[in-house]
Amino acid sequence: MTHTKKTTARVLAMAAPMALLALPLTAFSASAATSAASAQSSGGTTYMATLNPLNHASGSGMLMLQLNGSQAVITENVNGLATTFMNAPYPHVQHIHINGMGTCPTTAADTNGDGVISTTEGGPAYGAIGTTLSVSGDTSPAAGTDVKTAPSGGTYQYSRTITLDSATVASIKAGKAVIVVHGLDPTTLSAKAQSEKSDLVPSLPLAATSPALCGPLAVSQMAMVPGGGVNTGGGGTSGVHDIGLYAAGAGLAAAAGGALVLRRRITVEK
Ligand SMILES: [Cu+2]
Repeated sequence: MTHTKKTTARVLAMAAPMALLALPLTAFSASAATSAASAQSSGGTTYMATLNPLNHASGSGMLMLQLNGSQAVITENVNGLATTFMNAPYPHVQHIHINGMGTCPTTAADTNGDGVISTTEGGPAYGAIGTTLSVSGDTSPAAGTDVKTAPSGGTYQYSRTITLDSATVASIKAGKAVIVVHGLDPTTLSAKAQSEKSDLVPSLPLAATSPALCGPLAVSQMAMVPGGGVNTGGGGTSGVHDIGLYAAGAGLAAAAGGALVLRRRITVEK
């Protein structure tokens, strides 16, 4: 089982960049609209989260969650995070946080003034852990800090179908669910913060468990992207922002392509 997972992870890692290169943006628009539409028509609802950096993290990401009853098909694309931790691929624990305000914290949440919003300090904004987005096994809050089942490395594609508990489902539907990816590069923190222990796992440094990416989960507006996704008018950074979203969406479509490869691979290995 473990061997299969490692193999498929490699397949995903290889397949996604190739799919991204081969995928014209127009094809992305059409396929994204089609997949969103088919998810809706099958009785499910598609939710998306754009993952933005917190706490000096430089990364970004997109997560798509197709919810049908309590079953969630999750596809995620993350890049630009801290790559290594103690000479090994950096484990990035990640969760669906629930029952907070349904938002990501601002720097005002840094109540102890060390320049880092710890997981606890961000709690009022995004709430407690509802579901752990692990690569295998337990997805309950109990697995929340298990670095052995966290996705790892600075860039990864994550794809898993899991059953959510009722609290998480209710929170998603109420617009109170937030995706949080944890794990910072310690060298980007202040000397004070670098010397602090994690608020979640005291044996780890603060950087290891602090939030790196955050995004509220909202009903997908993907069907609207092909018509008006790239804003060519206006000044400032709005156009750049939209193009960034568009590119991130293309990465997600590539991740979905990777998931197809993954399914084929599992079939072959059975
Ligand atoms: Cu979390």
